[in-house]
Amino acid sequence: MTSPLISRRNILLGSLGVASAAALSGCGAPADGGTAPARSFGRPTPITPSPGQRGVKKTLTAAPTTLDLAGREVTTWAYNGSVPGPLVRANAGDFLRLTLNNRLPADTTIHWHGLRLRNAADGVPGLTQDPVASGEKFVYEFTAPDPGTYFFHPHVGVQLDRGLYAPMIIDDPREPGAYDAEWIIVLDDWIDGTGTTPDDVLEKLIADGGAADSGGMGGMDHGSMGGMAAAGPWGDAGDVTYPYFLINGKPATDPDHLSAKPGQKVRLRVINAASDTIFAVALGGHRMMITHTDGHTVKPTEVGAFYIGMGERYDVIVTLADGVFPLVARPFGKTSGGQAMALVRTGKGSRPRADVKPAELAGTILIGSTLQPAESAKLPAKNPDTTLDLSLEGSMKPYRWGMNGAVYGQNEPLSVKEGQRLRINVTNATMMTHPLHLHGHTFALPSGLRKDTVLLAPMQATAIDLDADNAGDWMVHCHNIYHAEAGMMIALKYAQ
Ligand SMILES: [Cu+2]
Repeated sequence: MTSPLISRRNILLGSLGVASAAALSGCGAPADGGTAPARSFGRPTPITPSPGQRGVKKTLTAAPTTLDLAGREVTTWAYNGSVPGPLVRANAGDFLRLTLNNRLPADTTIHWHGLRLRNAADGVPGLTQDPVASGEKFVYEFTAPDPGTYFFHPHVGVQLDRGLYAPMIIDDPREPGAYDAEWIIVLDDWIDGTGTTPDDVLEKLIADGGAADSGGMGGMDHGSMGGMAAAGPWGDAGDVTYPYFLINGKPATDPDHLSAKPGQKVRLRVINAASDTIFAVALGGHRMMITHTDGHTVKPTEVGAFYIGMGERYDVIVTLADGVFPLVARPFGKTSGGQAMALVRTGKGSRPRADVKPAELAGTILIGSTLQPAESAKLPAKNPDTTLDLSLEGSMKPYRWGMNGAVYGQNEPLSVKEGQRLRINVTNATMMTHPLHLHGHTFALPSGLRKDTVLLAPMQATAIDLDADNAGDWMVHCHNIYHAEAGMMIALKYAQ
């Protein structure tokens, strides 16, 4: 396990090294003039909570561990020995002091996905901090300003596709919480420890250009499906063939059990922590009321099923019937590996099969970007002060993904001034779907819907508007972690 990992790391560090050298010599022509010296971040300046600010502390130890997949034990990396890792929960406005203890045989960081936090705590190596070396610790200190459903994961390589992810909930102390119970539902696609690792999968994608060769090594859908797009809105939506899909770390053949009483109202906080899989989610025999996406309130919308892209979150309220029901997350466009399922039990009933197909998934499946924002969640109307273009580009053969004409490190950072309303005209110029994610901010779609991650179908274009109110250097990237790692990222920098 060690040697391919190290060689993979060398490849990645090598290519990043080339990119920084290009920036140094001015070849990359970065917006900051290309004169900045190679950055070393050192230790972050400690910050302290304001008087009266409540503090939340936790240590997250990233280390190798094992995971039981319905009787099959696989080796992986995880936080505090569990998949998903431990919940981090706080109130909006709390001061968080979260210590990463790196016991992995590799560098790592933690990115707090979706949080509008201070730049120094964003967890992006080379942009906001140095990577945290094996055996080292790093303390993340920040205020969590906004309530919502979030998660956290490394921002190094394809480590997200191991077991390194965990939910993060920021509660609104003013919200009454008009429900009886709450379940956190974390979705994932799983390949680590099944004869391969995510590093091997990426290496193979790059080497083979997406050619077919599963052989137990994580083959590519494009080979087996001949590049055929699946029926539905997302066309060609994934690159990796996964043997398992999980809800809360468990496959459908050994499902997580969620218990409540009939008639109770439950809030489900659904998080897609997968690396390469869009899911369609439904609770058999139930309608769901969507109340939030990516932490922002929407006009409550009743659906039978909804899509969720990598990095997206949806909160729904369900009034439970009496019996045993499958909560299913069906991977979009994947022909093997089955589906993810958990069991909701409120009474007597037989256990649904692992391959149960809830009728709700045969009906209309909501596309999240069609939701309407709640009035309170709208970005105030304002003409943009500056407009930028962002083009998502790439191909399977060769396996190369980029933004604005080049891979990350060679593309020119987007630039904004503090206080500006920025409009980014985003175009997906590829035949795949990409979940576009922005760090440290949320953006508004033309409808006003606030998001930090949005699915862009093949050739789809949209404007996103945001207020540049959080100075620093931020990432904009595809949340397909294989695309991101192959270059589909760009920096958004505040000009001095
Ligand atoms: Cu992508």
